[in-house]
Amino acid sequence: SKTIAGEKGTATERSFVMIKPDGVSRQLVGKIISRFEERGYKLVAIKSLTPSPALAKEHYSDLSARPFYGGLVKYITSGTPVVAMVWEGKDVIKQGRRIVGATNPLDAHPGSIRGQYSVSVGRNLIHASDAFDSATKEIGLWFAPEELSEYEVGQISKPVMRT
Ligand code: IDP
Ligand code: MG
Repeated sequence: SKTIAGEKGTATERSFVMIKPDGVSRQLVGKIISRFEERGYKLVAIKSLTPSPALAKEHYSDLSARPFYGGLVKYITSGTPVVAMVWEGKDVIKQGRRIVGATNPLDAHPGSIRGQYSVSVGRNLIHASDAFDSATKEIGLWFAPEELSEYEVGQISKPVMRT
């Protein structure tokens, strides 16, 4: 049934994608968004913000026992904003992970975002949900339901001619 993350494996599936502070700082926002747009995915929510420590900690709560957790939270909350987004479309969770590339840029395919633009695991530019359950959790954590838009792409396709 349809949840906040859509229906798994269908055209309404949704993923939470976040350009991290290094992506914003390096002015790669447009290029990163283009990867998802040009692939055919639909942008259903977007905002720029500096997350609170509580939000960052909850987002990465699965990693709380890892040695890099504190540094990761500090970096995400540094004050340089992140760009939080929800993208929608068929298999967007799995395809989004492929577009983003492996966690360590050394292992990331050169055609992926991390493989093209990053060299360091601690500054790998972008986050994307890794499964349906994490997409559900993350979309709900970062966005209120009314911040998600429902619309059809390509519906306002012709320019309006004046005079
Ligand atoms: P993911 O972002 O590819 O899903 P996760 O394992 O969920 O990777 O880790 C979340 C983030 O934590 C990574 O994107 C990376 O920025 C950071 N991270 C992961 N492993 C390390 C590490 O070994 N050292 C430093 N940072 C790490
Ligand atoms: Mg992850």
